[in-house]
Amino acid sequence: MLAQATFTSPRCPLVTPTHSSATRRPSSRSSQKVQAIAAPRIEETAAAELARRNLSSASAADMSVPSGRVGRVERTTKETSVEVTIDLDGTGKCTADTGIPFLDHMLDQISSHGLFDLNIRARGDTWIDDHHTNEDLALAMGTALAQALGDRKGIHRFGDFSAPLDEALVHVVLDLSGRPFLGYGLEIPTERIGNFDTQLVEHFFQSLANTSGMTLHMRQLAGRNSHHIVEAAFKAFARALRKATEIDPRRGGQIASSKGVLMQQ
Ligand SMILES: [Mn+2]
Repeated sequence: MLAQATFTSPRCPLVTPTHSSATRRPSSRSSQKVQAIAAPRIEETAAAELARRNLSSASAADMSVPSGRVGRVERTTKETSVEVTIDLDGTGKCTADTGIPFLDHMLDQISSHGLFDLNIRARGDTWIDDHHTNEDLALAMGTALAQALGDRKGIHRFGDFSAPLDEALVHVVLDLSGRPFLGYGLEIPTERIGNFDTQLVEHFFQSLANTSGMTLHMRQLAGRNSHHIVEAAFKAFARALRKATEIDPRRGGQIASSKGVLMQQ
């Protein structure tokens, strides 16, 4: 019997996949069901926003009734089946089960350092390789992020962060502009981290940028160890995204654009 690769952390436990679900090939045609849970509370005053956050932290254990800035996407093709829920105003709770342990570890970084609550399950044709699962998960995450942001009123819009991890240092700058772009400047020295193909890092962020409507620049300022470089990149991305998505109380619910619109058109 094959030993199953597992990854666990206290914050982000891996649910052991069953073989039946892991090898399931959905028979339906490609479809993407996007469910907006609720529009962002854009007219809220800063005080009301604070009160709401305190309320949601108090009831963080009960996620059965989503509210606030939450996006949920179910995406099914002949290659993958993905479910993503993201709460922008979470506490860093993560349940990620993608069938790709290293990716689960990186999703935990996004959740933990961005203080987003993530609930992710993906099953794909990993008997070929991890490409489709990684890509389709990122596409769904981007769509869920866009849903949670709604019309993007009141947010900071821009975010940047430089994260070190030992010898590695990665700088991320992003703009929730509605315009997808990735400027990718990581130079990962090995083809693989464990079983994970390091080419998938760029493809993850490109796919996420495409569906979320994000301008994203990533620059590696230092680093020799592949795991350190990639983990620093995800941490910097998480922190930058946290800043960009947070409500700017001085903005008064307005859109942070002289054009008045931050949407993909
Ligand atoms: Mn692809």
